[in-house]
Amino acid sequence: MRIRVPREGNLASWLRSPAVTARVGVWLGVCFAVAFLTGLVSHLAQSGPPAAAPWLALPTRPVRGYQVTQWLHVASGTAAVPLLLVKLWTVYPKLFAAVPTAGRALVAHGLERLSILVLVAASVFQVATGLANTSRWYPWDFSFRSTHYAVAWVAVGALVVHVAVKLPLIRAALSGDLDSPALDRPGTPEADPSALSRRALLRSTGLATGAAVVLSAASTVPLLSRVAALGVVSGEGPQGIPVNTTARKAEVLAAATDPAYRLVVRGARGEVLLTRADLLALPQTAAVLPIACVEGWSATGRWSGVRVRDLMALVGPASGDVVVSSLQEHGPFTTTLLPARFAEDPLTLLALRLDGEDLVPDHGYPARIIAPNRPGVLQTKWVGRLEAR
Ligand SMILES: Nc1nc2c(c(=O)[nH]1)N[C@H]1C(S)=C(S)[C@@H](COP(=O)(O)O)O[C@H]1N2
Ligand SMILES: [Mo]
Repeated sequence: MRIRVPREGNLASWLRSPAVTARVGVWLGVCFAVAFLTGLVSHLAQSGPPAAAPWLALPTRPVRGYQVTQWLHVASGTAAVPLLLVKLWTVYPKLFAAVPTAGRALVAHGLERLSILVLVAASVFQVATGLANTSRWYPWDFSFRSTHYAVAWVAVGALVVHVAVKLPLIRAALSGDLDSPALDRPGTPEADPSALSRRALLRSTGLATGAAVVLSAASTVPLLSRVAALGVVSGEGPQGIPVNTTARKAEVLAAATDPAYRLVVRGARGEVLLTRADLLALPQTAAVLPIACVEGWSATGRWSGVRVRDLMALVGPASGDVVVSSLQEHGPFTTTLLPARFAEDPLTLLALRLDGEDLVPDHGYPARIIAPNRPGVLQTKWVGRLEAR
């Protein structure tokens, strides 16, 4: 059997024009920029600022800031799927383009192909791992977060090179008419009035992009959550908030419901042990705050409990970083650092109740952290210990 390799010219189509590619490319570029910047915000929120740039520490306001940037991150990443598919469809015949036989032309061609390969591979990787993450599906062994973060820099670097190389073509394509054949590749047939027009292709791409966003990222927007067909986590869960890890799965149910539970609070002046009844007897504060999960969902509750700064004041100065430890013994989220500005914030609570009821074990009973403008993974459940650092 002979395998016939297609030739670039044989795949030419009226729709595969730089006039189309550049326009889809602009939308895709916007999505990538939004995803990159909001991804940086998420990275900073989770890792803290680099030592050389402490001014990059994220503030505690607006309280819904992280919720919004996380929503934008998932929305722009999801929107990139149809855009990326259409854009690749308009250019894939170039895979079969004739290769220069020798000399400088061959080197230039090779380098250009290589940069495109890196860009496409990194983009597909980012979109695929991001989508899998929002589906809570981790079919790999590497750390999602550090890999997704590292490859983002590769993708953005390759994108900058790509745009720089193509800038003259992009400019010409965007300033020209969509239906102009001026920039089309050799062999492109004329427009067929009975077939899909370029305008219609762009319009359907736009619709598909909008639909992808509404059907997935909408799970985060209260009124839209009913149509969030692609969103994996529904708005449902005990007390109206989805559960990320149940108490049973975290192997913490027995410890969390043990009547011998005592919260340990430790500071410069020593240590106090508090039962849940002791905690409920301290001044209570209420705060309406969202849980905004890095996996792309969020839900708001009315939490009430004791301010972390009031607890720290029992054992020393109410200022400074606080290390929060969970009763949970194994897993990646068992301890977190509350940087001073969060620990001191009047809205940062050791929450005991949610929407007027005691927390259920799956939401962190007997007590959990809830703080403004923070990723869900840092809102530690089943808190056993607060320690000034
Ligand atoms: N101890 C502990 N705290 C935790 C987690 C966990 O697995 N263990 N998951 C975190 C994540 S990823 C999120 S999004 C929120 C979810 O809180 P919820 O299950 O009450 O909605 O809790 C956070 N706190
Ligand atoms: Mo999460």
